[in-house]
Amino acid sequence: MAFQVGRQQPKYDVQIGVPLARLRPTIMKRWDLFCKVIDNYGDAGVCWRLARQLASEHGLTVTLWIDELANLSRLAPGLAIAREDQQVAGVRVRHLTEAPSSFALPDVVVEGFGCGLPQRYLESMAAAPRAPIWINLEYLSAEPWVDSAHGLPSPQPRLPLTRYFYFPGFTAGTGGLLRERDPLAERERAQADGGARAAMLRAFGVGQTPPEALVASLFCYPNLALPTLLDGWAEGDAPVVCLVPEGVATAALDAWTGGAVPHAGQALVHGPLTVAAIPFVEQDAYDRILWHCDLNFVRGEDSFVRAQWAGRPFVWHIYPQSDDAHRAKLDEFLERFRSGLDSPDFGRVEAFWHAWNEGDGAATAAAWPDFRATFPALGVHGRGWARRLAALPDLAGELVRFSRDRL
Ligand code: TRH
Repeated sequence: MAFQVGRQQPKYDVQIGVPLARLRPTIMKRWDLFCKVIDNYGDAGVCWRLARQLASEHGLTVTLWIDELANLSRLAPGLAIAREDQQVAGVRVRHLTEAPSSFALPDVVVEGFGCGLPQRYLESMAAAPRAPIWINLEYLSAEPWVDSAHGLPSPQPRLPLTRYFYFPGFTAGTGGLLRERDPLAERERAQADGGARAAMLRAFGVGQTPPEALVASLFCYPNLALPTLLDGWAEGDAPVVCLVPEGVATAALDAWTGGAVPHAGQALVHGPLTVAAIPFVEQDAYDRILWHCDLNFVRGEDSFVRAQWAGRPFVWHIYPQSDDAHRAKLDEFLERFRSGLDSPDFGRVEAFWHAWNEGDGAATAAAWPDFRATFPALGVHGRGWARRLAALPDLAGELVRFSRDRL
């Protein structure tokens, strides 16, 4: 329905004579998601995963407006970065500019991370006989205040519109976590397939790997602790295979390899350590890498959540904030994650995470052996943690319910 000024909305569906109010839940089908890429891949990653799930699992007609198509194309193969308007994986992807050409107002607008909506779009929402439900998807946080802020309305000062704050989170009082239908079953099946990991390593050009080797995936921000950790692994006695997506930790690898940073498909061997550069793969393929590794270094938001669904030991490199607010956020998560883990083991996990997030090479290398020793317990804990989170409502499902309750 293209947007027109002053058209009266019928109170009854003339065909079947049922009050429209009763019909509305079924017509909340058209959703627009807005995403502006700050940096890295998380903004696009979260919005792309949500858009696909709303379309595939909830049968909604979803348009993702995004300003950086090139960024999204790394996560969504098949996306043509030169095309302004296209359909990919069941989602309509439109290039977001400040003056979008023609558009039809949807039933629900999801603004990713307070990215802001084009002025003309906002004005048409305000002028619409029935304004779309407007939801601001916030960044994920484990901080306790999130529960009380989740769902709060924010009436707009200059427009007759209300925007709702929607906070993802780790409790029933928040908006939940992005989780597709039954991810744990699919993961269990994949992890039970003895040959899957060897096939993955072969595909990445990693030669024969001893069965006891520790296979780690490394998705981190620039981190001064990395060269020291790699040294520790190279001088150790246990075989380690470190998979590094292309473009990640390049400066540290450059320093460590003396300028011979491996390209995708190439592996460098230093004693018991193999550093293998792997391609940046599409989102679902990245999930499978996490499933088949013994340890996952992750960062930001989306990979952080995916590592928890993978149920394997992981290390979170939180997005550093200038005011160091990230430290408290990291500790708030650790405080939740620790439940069920015995204190000595938790202490070892916390020490390694803190050292890694401080970029403190010596502390990271020193904390590694103790951290490594927790993996049997941490593996069991991780799977229990994933089951506990999976018992909570998922973000996409909650978002649909949330929007319906605000009709
Ligand atoms: O890329 P990130 O560091 O993004 C961050 C976070 O969003 C953070 O909240 C935000 O403040 C900051 O950007 C600006 O990390 P994140 O959130 O894990 O997003 C990475 C995405 O990339 C995720 O969707 C997984 C995806 N990915 C792939 O699809 N293929 C890959 O090969 C890899 C390594 C990642």
